[in-house]
Amino acid sequence: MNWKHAMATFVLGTSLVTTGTITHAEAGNNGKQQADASIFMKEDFNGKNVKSEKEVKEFFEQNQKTFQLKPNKDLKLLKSETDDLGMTHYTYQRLIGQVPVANSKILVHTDKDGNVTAVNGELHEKAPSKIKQTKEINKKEALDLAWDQIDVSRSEADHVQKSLKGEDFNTLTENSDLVVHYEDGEYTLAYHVELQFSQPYPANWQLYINAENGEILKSMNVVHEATGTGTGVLGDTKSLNTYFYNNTYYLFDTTKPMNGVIETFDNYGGEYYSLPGYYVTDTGNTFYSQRQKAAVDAHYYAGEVFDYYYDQFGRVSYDNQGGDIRSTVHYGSNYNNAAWTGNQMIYGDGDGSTFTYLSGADDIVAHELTHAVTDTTAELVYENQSGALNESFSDVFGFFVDSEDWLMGEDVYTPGRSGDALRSLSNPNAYDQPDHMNEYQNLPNTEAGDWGGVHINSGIPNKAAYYTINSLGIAQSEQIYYRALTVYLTPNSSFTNAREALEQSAQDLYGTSAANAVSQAWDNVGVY
Ligand code: L5W
Ligand code: ZN
Ligand code: CA
Repeated sequence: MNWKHAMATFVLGTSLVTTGTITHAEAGNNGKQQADASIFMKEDFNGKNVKSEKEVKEFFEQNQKTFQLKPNKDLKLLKSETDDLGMTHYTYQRLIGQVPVANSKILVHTDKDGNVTAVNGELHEKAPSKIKQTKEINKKEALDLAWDQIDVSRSEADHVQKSLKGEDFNTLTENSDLVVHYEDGEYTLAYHVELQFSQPYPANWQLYINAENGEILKSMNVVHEATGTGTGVLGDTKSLNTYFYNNTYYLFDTTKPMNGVIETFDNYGGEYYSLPGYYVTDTGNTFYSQRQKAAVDAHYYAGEVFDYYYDQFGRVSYDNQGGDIRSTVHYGSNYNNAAWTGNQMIYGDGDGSTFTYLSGADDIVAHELTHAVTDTTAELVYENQSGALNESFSDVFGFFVDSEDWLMGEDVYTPGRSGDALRSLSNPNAYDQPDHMNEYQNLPNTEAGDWGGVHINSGIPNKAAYYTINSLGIAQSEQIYYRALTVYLTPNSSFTNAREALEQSAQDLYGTSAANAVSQAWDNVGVY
């Protein structure tokens, strides 16, 4: 027989074709020859017409010298299909001692008259006729060994999720099958174990475990990190960190230096009880549809805000513990709002006139994630002055992330009108907010009173931030604000306490002149 060795076929995804010989492909193993890889054979085969499975077997017997197969023992028919051209394709599983050889199929193709036109697949013509090892462990033990091998417990992965049709389904799949594992010329009796789940991360673990001694022969998660692209709310194209799992891409970012992930969901207009909704996916890794725009920006800007906190302050996610950053878009109906719920972000679509999709503005995303930072640091109580500080710190870090302007939410506010915004650090008065203590509004501590005017009186600390940043610049101001929030402020801090916390932070980091600049900024707004 005339053996030819050539480029890796399964790496390149193409098959080699020869006439009259069997051509062996070389596996992608750095040029090392693999004796029993994939073949593709085309020739005028000896033998009679092949019109049934029985006749395929006879064909193999007649061509015993070429294929070195005993069809009754070495092959099991998986399927036979006739296509639109009238060609029939017989698919066989290669067996050794009645056990399937993993990833090894043999295909026989005939034309409409039953002439064999090609034979391809994994022949394993040099394989032993049976495997000498004995099976010492059972399926269940193999599964247990597999769970031990990966860094997830079975109970963590055993997760029920709702399907798009609203049915509950468990995302965990476990399989354990006895196979012959082939690698580097060695045939080993093994279990092929598959562990597939979507929580705590998308995984499709493929393991081969020696059935005699439990040795892990191979273990790999074949789900992949990927880089996709998407269109944002404003029609811009951006690169996205995604994950490939089960033939589709997820807005699921595992690339950040954190334990957790950044993941983005669509709630299909649902409310709190249906959070987080469904993972946003795309089979082509191109998130270009109208429905995907809000998710593209929520995902992208969550990554940008993560990077901001990490790069500027070494903070690892909102909790500094690498916690998952989860966002849900298309929340509610015409919802003109966004929020940190206490464990994730939600974004409304807006009603189309006051707001368009709220995740389309990076200052809003930074505002919401900063609420999460505040909740895990100063824990400023969301009412009266501490609540207005909570709002103000969210607006101020919204500015640090999007420092091109002093405006808040301008990218998605009143989509039909340009130049306006929800609030402004430089000019709170233009947005019905006080910018001095002599305009402080004593409002009721009720929802209707905006919990003592947390979104109104925030104009006063916002204006103080504006004066501070103008005087000290962004680089120093952001360090001062971060230090005040994470080191000095407490749940019931007042405006005066914020002034003191910021003065102290400025003193710690940059000395007296910086502290004086902070004092001046708060003098300007009447907070002493
Ligand atoms: C933008 C609209 C209102 C900012 N939250 C806010 O406290 C807003 C959420 C999203 O001020
Ligand atoms: Zn807020
Ligand atoms: Ca802005």
